[in-house]
Amino acid sequence: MPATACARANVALVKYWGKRPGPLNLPAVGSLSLTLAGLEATASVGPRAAGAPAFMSAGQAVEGTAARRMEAFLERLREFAPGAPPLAVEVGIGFPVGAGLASSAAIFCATAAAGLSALGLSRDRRELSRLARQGSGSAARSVFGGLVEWHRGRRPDGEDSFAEPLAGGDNWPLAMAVAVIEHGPKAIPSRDAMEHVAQTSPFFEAWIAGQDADLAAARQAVGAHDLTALGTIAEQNCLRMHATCFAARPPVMYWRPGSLAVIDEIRRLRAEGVAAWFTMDAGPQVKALCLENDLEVIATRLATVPGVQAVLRARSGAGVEMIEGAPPWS
Ligand code: 2P0
Repeated sequence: MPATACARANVALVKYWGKRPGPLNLPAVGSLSLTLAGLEATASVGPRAAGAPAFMSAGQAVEGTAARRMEAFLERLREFAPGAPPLAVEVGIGFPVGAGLASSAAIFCATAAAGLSALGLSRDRRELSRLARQGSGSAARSVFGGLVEWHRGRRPDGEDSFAEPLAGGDNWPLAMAVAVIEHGPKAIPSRDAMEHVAQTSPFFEAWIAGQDADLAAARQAVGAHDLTALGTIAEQNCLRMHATCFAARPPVMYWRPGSLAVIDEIRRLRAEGVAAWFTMDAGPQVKALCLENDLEVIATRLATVPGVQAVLRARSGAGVEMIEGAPPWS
């Protein structure tokens, strides 16, 4: 029964920010991301021993909201296999958690795959993506490698809200330099921030209204392997998302002084002819989108910016993989 899967974090170039109502974790917008090698989580799922915690991370029992959320997700998985015993998951993560590096995407994606495998179930990757989405929205995208689009969908049952690899996304050696500004957990979890911003930001409707145009432009840029166009859209989309957050009452501000310093440095690099574009998520870290060949130059430069604690180098990575147990996908 025990099964182990490995999934990677992904970073959105066109962001998911906002949900439709209901329990299925349906997004208010479509989104587009790059899955990253190196930012990996493993999840081992097996039967839960009596009295044992349902969710362990790095050898410690996880408690509080994160544990309840994972328990609900494990129960959701178990609904597919009536009569199966309660499940437990042990997660290992090789990068900073809760700091805007999409750890929940990698964790829930790996848990979905390992869970289905442990239960002896078989589902295609599209179904796996729908399922991972219910654990954490961005996990829907980590099912696939490289450039991925998660469709918003229209249906209340979520059948049309899944991710898939983007046409033209293969054979494009993209990478990201991740400038880590703070290692600790973020001030406000993205799930709470999203809800708060949707309810209080006067810019939220405008954010939603602009998304389809950004997605269409990004798709076209990917199809043409036009990094300038993709990077430009990514920066604009990131700034629109954060502007929406700044305008919430009270404001949601993930930026730190070091974040702005890194953004300035990326713009300076670009003025010098180095192809790099910034994006930021629900945390102070800044990611520079670039080609693999430029990754080292960019990472070395960003490491010199005051306020930067570390720079992670991440190339485009693969989708979810099984380490132990049969793959649940056909
Ligand atoms: C994204 N983020 O597209 C956006 C941009 C953060 C900023 O997806 O509530 O952890 O679990 O569905 O996926 C973070 O939100 O939220 C996120 P839930 P999730 O990557």
